[in-house]
Amino acid sequence: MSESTNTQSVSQERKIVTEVPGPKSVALHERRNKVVSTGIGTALPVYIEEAHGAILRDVDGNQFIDCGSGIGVTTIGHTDEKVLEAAIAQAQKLTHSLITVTPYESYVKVAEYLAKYTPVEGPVKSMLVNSGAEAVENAIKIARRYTGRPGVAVLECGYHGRTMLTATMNHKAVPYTAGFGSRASDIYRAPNSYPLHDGLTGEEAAKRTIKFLEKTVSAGDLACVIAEPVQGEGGFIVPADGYWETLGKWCRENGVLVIADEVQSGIVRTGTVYASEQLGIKPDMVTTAKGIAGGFPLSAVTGRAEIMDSCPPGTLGGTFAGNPIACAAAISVFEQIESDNLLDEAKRIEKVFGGGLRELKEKHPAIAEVRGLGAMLAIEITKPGSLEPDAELTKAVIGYAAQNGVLLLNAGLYDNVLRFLPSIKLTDELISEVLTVLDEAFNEAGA
Ligand code: PLZ
Repeated sequence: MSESTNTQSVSQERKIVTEVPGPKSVALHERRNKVVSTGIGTALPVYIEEAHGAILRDVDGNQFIDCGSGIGVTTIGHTDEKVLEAAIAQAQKLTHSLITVTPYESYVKVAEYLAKYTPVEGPVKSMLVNSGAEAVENAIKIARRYTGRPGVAVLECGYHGRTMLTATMNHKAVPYTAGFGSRASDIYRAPNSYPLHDGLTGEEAAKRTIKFLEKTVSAGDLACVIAEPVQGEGGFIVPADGYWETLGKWCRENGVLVIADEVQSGIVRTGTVYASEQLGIKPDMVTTAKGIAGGFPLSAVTGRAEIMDSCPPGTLGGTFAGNPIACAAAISVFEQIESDNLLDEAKRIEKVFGGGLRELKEKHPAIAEVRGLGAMLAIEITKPGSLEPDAELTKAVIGYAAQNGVLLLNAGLYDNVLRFLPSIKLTDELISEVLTVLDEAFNEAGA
């Protein structure tokens, strides 16, 4: 390990030494407000200087337990030693080439790993890009080209990105599309399976989805159904058992491709490499991003070879797509899935963190449900005795936690879901600290 990375200086402990945000963060925020667009929001204005494992350290020396991982990116932990070693070694050899000009091996190796791990049956091929939205855009281009059909079905509560096509696919108009002009065409939003709210079995919910698609679009005009196996921004919604068996069968019978958007749920996050494996989804294509390269920007579209090869040379690409340093980092992540039993770690988090959250639910009537898989867990917060969302309480809990050294994020159509996306390096001791802070936060709010 090169000395210059010095990541071990961030101890795996929570430590608050100033007010939050501290004076240096406040000063940086003033500078930022002069030169950074207001369109770029900030969940917690503490400026991070260093991070390692499950801990963020800000410029004032405060240390936070990171339950956000930069929205599900640093699944393997911040500044993971092996990822850094691989990236540094690659940076010293080749930082950019561009696969469509002069190819390089690491791109091919990432595609080989994707072929091994993505839950798509038969021979599969991939293409690499930079962000989740870019992967989703390309998946849709390819699905339309392969099927010759324009329609794209998304689900209620879904989220797919911030470019105009992907933003149109998001359920929420505010903040994603409202005021930004014409939206993309041929996007249809079908009912999802949301067990806490709809009370339907998976089969019933799937029949409702299918009925909507048949009536509103007609299968013959539909290129794909694209959905997140566990809906992320929508509130970590896990569909009822059997939802995908019924919906997937209908898609196959009607030549409609199933695209699993695993940008948030993929790469170890849910305790399997891809969440589709646990939910009975048999996707024709999969999008991967976030956790794939341990903090470097990389994303992928992987699909049945026949579908991926419906695009002739030159029709897909992008200047920075599949950057060699990001590819080297991704290879290290893939290597560690087996060598370091990463899946077991995600399952440990589900057991310890999930178990602790269920205990909290017994004490605090505002917690309507604990749900999620692996290190992708959430609680939905409602007015006690009802399913009415309580965004205010959710915000208060997040605020209390931040003051006490725990970074939490919200989610959900009504901002009333607390989501936990920690790194799998989060120890049992740190989990128990998070649970204590949460307990205090609910007590403080009298909920
Ligand atoms: N698909 C399932 O979760 C990104 C959004 C962060 P990009 N989710 C975090 C924000 O507020 O901008 C996401 C996702 C799913 C696609 C995307 C888009 O991935 O890498 O942000 O483009």
